[in-house]
Amino acid sequence: MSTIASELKNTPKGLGGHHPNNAVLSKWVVETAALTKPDSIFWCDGSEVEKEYLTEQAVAQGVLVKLNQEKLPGCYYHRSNPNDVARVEQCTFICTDSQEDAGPTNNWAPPAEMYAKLKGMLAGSMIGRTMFVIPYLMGPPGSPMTKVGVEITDSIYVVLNMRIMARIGKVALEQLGASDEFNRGVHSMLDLNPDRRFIVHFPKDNTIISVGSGYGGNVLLGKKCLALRIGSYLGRDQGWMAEHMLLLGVEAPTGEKMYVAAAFPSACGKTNFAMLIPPPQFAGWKITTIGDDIAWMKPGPDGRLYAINPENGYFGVAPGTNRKTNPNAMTTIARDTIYTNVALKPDGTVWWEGHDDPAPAECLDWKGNPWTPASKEKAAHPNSRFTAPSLNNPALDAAVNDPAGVPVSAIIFGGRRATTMPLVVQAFNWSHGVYIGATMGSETTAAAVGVAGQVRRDPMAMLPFCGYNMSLYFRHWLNMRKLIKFPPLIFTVNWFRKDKEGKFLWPGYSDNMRVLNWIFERCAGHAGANETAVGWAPKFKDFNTTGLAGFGEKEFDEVQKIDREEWYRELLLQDELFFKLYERLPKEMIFQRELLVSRL
Ligand code: GTP
Ligand code: SPV
Ligand code: MN
Repeated sequence: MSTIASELKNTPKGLGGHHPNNAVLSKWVVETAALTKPDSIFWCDGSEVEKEYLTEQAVAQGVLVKLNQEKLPGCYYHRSNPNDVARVEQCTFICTDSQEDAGPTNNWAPPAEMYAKLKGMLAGSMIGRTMFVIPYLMGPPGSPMTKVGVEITDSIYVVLNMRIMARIGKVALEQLGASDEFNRGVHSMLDLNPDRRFIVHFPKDNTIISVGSGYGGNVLLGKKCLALRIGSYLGRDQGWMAEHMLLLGVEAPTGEKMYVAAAFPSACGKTNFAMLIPPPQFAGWKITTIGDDIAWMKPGPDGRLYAINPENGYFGVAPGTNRKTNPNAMTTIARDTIYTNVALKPDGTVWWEGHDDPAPAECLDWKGNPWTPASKEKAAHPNSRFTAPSLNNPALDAAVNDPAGVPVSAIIFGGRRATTMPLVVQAFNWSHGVYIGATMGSETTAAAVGVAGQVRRDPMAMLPFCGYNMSLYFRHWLNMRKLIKFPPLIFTVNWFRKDKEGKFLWPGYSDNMRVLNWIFERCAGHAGANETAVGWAPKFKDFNTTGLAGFGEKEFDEVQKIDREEWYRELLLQDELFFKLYERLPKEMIFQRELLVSRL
């Protein structure tokens, strides 16, 4: 499928020319156009008419395929270049003045050098093409936590995805007014040559430049680039936190309600957990979604930690999503959704590994090649995705647009670990919780280019997303405790522990409600726990297993097991990260490590 956008045809009157009343913004757009030399400039207003027109243009250009509108109303299909299907961590840079500010876990280059290189690549890069200007909001309109960004892009696919993932157009320009405080994002596809692919952040200038890719996290600049990398950098100086966390509401049959934030690495279960439907044994319990990927959190006037979801849509993993694992997601993506790199069936619907429907007798795979169940390769790319509006989610929380955000009672860290890590434990206190988050390990997944399935340290699920020195990020976490009078309790979970045969020890998905139930009761001060070397663990009698066939005390002990030999190995793996970060590592992290060793 062509990824080259040609000039737009027959633009209706009134579209594309929504100039802002903001001199700084206008000047920056003119300068960027002088560099990239597009044929035309299209200002996005975010309207429905605009969406219809741009969708039509994208179909005419072959960027989108219209899906079966009876079965999937408002849905479209996209294939990205096969060399461009995931985030590229090795091409992602944090360009602070000194390398130490970016820290040992980020790629760094001197800002002046990087600007010069990128400007060289951007020179004339939009000749013959349309340059779209997308003003957008990260966060609910009118919230003091909300940030304005403007993304310039030559990809119509980016425009149509951004209008699902963020609040774009008029609403953003209104919030911006005449202010010069907005994130400047420039994206150009170039020729999609992986050697000329760079995702670069200039935190001091609140600027992002992304070239050579058309894939989600590399090009939807409000998401990982602004909301996490630039966001974390701003949050450190401004006393708030930008985290790779889902946000959910949990309401008990009594009407008591809490909000929970959870950090799991990419493709480790955030979207699924955020949309969880409790199993039948939990009649009267309700889970609602605030967000599925990113949380911005700030202490509120009542001394609690308040969170918003800066996004307005879901960019979710397709494989494994079905009516059984995630019915709310299936409803969400039944309309108004862009599918990327899944398989295309002859009837104009879509399929992926782990779909409810059986594998189609024939279809086109994510590369556009004929595929049958006998094919050796996967029909959908393991990192194939859907882009769907939050509004479609039947479990959307009523407070999702609340400018004040929601108060967070619990923070959960979780990795994908076949061994060692128990299903759930609670940290002894905030700084122990920070240590648990900081030393998190997880198996790599298809969400980033590279070998999948290897355990690496992924502190707070932020390894690829922290916009400054990771040691100082730990320090910021520790410091936040002083700003929060009533801090959330901190927990760690692992849905992915396996037995010797490689079978999951825990059913996961909707049954994760059982873990959430214990966490809720701990926050409410009801549930009991045992002290272990690694934290407070549920007693079997405090853990609701009713209706969980084949899961008794023996299975519970197995999934909760703390094996000393495994933990000694774990400590060595943690040391690797600590050695790398040693220079500026907060002393508390070393002390917590020593305490753990002595408890073990
Ligand atoms: P990003 O969008 O990349 O940040 O991912 P995410 O953290 O939102 O992950 P998501 O919920 O999309 O899940 C990723 C994969 O893990 C999917 O294939 C899911 O089916 C699978 N998964 C999610 N929850 C569970 C669980 O509880 N148990 C098991 N075994 N698999 C799960
Ligand atoms: C992730 O990789 O954590 C994602 C997908 O949520 S992306 O938008 O590509 O970052
Ligand atoms: Mn993510």
